Amino acid sequence: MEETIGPGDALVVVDVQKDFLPGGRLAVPGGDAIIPVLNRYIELFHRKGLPVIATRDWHPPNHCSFKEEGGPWPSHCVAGTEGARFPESLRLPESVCIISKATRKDCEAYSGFEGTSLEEELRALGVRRLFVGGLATEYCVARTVLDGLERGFEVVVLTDAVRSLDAHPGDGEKALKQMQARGASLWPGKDKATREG
Ligand code: VGL
Ligand code: ZN
Repeated sequence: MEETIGPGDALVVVDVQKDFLPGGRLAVPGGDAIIPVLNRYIELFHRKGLPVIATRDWHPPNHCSFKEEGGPWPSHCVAGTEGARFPESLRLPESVCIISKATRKDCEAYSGFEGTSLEEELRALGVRRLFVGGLATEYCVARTVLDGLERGFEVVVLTDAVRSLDAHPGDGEKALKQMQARGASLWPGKDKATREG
């Protein structure tokens, strides 16, 4: 990794927020396990002067995706609440570019590109390749990855830095296969059980 990244690369951390972590309102099982892994990627990109972007789910209190409004999810990541915050353990650099999404009541947005300035920000920074980690694999990570590919970015999914909700067992694995089939690279790949520091 150290040698492979350089100008044109950016790290995109998707929705690592308290409500998606164990104890949160829409907890991804084992979601907290990716934080130290992400911290190593963040440190590496930051040290190389490469952009670090963090997306966040940033809903109004009556968002259409909430059960009380007829949606599929318990209320989560309400803008400005504790649950919407990034965990203190996630070491985002001061220079991080924060992208808030799904901020309007009537619009769901799993993708960090949907209704945001993410593409413009990336183009302005000269980014061509995205390294993506975060939560949850089959929802906001997958949508962000597929949208990135559609918009012409190369995309690498950091398989050791994502976790799935797996409402149906296998959802996360299926999503990874779909991302790969659409042109994303999975890194580290299946054959590698571990990753060097
Ligand atoms: C997400 C469900 C609802 C996600 C966001 O970040 O993957 N999942 N809202
Ligand atoms: Zn949401």
